[in-house]
Amino acid sequence: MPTALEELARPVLIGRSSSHFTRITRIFAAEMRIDYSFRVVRDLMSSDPEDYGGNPALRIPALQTSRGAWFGALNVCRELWRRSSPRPRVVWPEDLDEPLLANAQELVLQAMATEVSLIMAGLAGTGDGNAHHAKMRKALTNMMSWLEENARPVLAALPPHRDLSFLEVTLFCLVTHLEFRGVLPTASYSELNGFCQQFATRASCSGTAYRFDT
Ligand SMILES: N[C@@H](CCC(=O)N[C@@H](CS)C(=O)NCC(=O)O)C(=O)O
Repeated sequence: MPTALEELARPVLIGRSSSHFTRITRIFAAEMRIDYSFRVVRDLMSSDPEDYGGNPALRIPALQTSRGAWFGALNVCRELWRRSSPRPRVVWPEDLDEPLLANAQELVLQAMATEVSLIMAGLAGTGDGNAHHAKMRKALTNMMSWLEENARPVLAALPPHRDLSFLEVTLFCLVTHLEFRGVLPTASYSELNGFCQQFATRASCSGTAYRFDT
């Protein structure tokens, strides 16, 4: 049994094992060797912020720490990095200072957000058959085509002396999640699949495989 002090020192991650934004943070936690407890949000239709670690946006992930709660994947990853020792060399979104790399990060995060909207519309029963839904699907396939076409130069342009980049972690979580949730067939994205196969060899990826929490 952990003592009360250890409990405070050990952050609590609020999320779901089937969520791509949550997986980003779990991969970071593993790479940073940060121990944490995991609290599953059972009902994504809940409108109580307390169910989401206090996040008024009613979204996961959130990280509760002795310093306060951190909302959203990027904030959580940054806090996990600050807690790590030694601190790995991480390439963050603000380090991507040319259009190709910066746009790749934007499109990965937007594709993840669009996927969330499509899945949530499906859960709410307001899915197929309306113009906005069709536009979201078109935008998602456009973004994935752009990422497939540009994957090679994007990955080659990342700073070589890195242990990890937020871009690669998010790209991995996006592509593997599209497949896991059956949102879009991904077999034709050979560059992206090649990247995922290589990235998946990290222990942080094999230890955080998507699954539905029971
Ligand atoms: N900006 C947030 C987005 C998080 C997000 O959209 N999470 C999804 C799960 S992967 C969610 O909470 N969906 C619930 C909803 O859309 O109501 C982040 O970067 O973490």
